[in-house]
Amino acid sequence: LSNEQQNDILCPSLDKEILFEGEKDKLVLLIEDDISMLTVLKSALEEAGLMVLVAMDAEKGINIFYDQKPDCVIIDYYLPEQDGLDVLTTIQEKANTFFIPIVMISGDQSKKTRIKGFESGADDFIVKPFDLDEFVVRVKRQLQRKDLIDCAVLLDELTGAYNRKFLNLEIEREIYEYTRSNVSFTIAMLDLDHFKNVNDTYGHAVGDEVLKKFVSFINEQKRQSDYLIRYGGEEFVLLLPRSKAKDGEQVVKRLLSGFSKEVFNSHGRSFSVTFSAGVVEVEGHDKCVNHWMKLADDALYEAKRAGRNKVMI
Ligand code: GH3
Ligand code: MG
Ligand code: MG
Ligand code: MG
Ligand code: MG
Repeated sequence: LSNEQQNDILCPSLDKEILFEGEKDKLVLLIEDDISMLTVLKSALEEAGLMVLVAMDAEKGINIFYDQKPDCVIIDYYLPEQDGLDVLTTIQEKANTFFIPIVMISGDQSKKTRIKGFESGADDFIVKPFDLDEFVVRVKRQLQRKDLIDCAVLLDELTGAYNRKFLNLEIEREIYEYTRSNVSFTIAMLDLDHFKNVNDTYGHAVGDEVLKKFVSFINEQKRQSDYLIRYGGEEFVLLLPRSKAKDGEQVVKRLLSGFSKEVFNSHGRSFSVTFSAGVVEVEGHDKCVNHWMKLADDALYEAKRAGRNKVMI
């Protein structure tokens, strides 16, 4: 199956442009201390179309894990200093927010070892020596499971944008990232203007279409690393990693102007829709998510008061 065909099966109700991770390249993190094994597995996975990051010890593996947010982690059971089970535990403790499947590999044939692996949270356990084709299929199977779970748990049904659960998890991760590297990020709260009028004039179904169009428009225009979340009815959050308030304002200005030029048609009439936005830069780790959301909301309120179709910091 091509990636596209897989997507059709995994997320059948969603438009192409708002598909989940499936469309992006899959990233696999491989933690293995045996260099020849590492090389063989890496090239087998790459031949299967996956992107592979490698680490030869636990510490490096964990660092790459936080930096790159892989879609699947393959961990050798025995590693120098800190072994694979510890890596597994660390990953699960510090990042159990997102579902990231973990495949353990080991030369240890004993049942006890396998059971320990599964009990520690491994999603699969493959005993060496193993068949490379089967190894690749088992890793791919885990990636499919991840897509299914992410689709079901983290996406808004109507628009295909991320949902609020995703927002909370991702903001937590961004704040954690801030504590590690001091890189700020920006939250933009977006709210469609006079949306009640759209429903009242053209009907709820047309309103729904406007919401979908809004999401596909923003998703097309934003950076790939930005996230669009449906926060509530006609309220959205745009999460801009690695950006300052001024960058956020620039981005949103461009979106405002682009979206206001989109033309909608219903019952032989055409109309356009605008939105307003409030932007806040997250520059500390001592405040909770709600604190930053409140500031973004206050700025949004100012934009509404100032006449709508505007962004305020
Ligand atoms: P403002 O510019 O102040 O934001 O005005 P507004 O009319 O957009 O704000 P208000 O909060 O008064 O109304 C929001 C409307 O959004 C009312 C609600 O019915 C509509 N809405 C919320 N969720 C959905 C949805 O899923 N589909 C449709 N069609 N409408 C929705
Ligand atoms: Mg080893
Ligand atoms: Mg309102
Ligand atoms: Mg509104
Ligand atoms: Mg609103």
